[in-house]
Amino acid sequence: MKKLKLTYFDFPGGRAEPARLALHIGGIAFEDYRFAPSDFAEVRKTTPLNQVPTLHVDGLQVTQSDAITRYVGKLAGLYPQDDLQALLCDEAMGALEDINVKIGATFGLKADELKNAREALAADALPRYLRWLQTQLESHGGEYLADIRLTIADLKAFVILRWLGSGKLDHIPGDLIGTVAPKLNDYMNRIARLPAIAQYYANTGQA
Ligand SMILES: N[C@@H](CCC(=O)N[C@@H](CS)C(=O)NCC(=O)O)C(=O)O
Repeated sequence: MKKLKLTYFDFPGGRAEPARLALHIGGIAFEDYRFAPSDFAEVRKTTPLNQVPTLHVDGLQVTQSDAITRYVGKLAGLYPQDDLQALLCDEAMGALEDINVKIGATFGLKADELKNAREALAADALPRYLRWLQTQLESHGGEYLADIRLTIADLKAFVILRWLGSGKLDHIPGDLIGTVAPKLNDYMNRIARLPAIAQYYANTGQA
């Protein structure tokens, strides 16, 4: 068994959270190296692209969250073996990452610039992506995004939908999902209730 160390911020979300969940669900031992946001300036000096997350696999330090999640998803049995289902899983992961990138681009904006950028997202791109995700869910069996079972795409969707619905993103209405794609709320709540996920958040004391 390879030695794994996942490096990311100490909060229950973001780009490493789907990999943390997959490793937990798969019962795979790893070092969950979490650091405070105030330590990011130091930690980033130790990463190849000055970004996190990274995954050390034995001595090798790897970047790119979706590649990391896919790798640990395979180890955990949470990635489709069928090529078409893998394509659908990857498609959802890519669309979800688009949401991360679009919201990420607004971090650092201030006052009216932030308000205008976030309101534009809430009016156009986010509803488009949320409706698309709901359609994908419905057309792939209604319960999961691909493979008619839990995959890493669901873990990533869960993390991002929970973030979008948290009300913690200024100028993104906390009820946006309920307004534009309400079935995603039922989906997110169902994923949250899966025993391995509920137990994970109970154990970490974070939610
Ligand atoms: N494509 C990369 C993006 C990683 C990324 O942007 N990470 C953020 C934190 S969630 C970061 O380190 N930002 C600092 C920067 O890009 O300078 C991935 O998916 O891992």
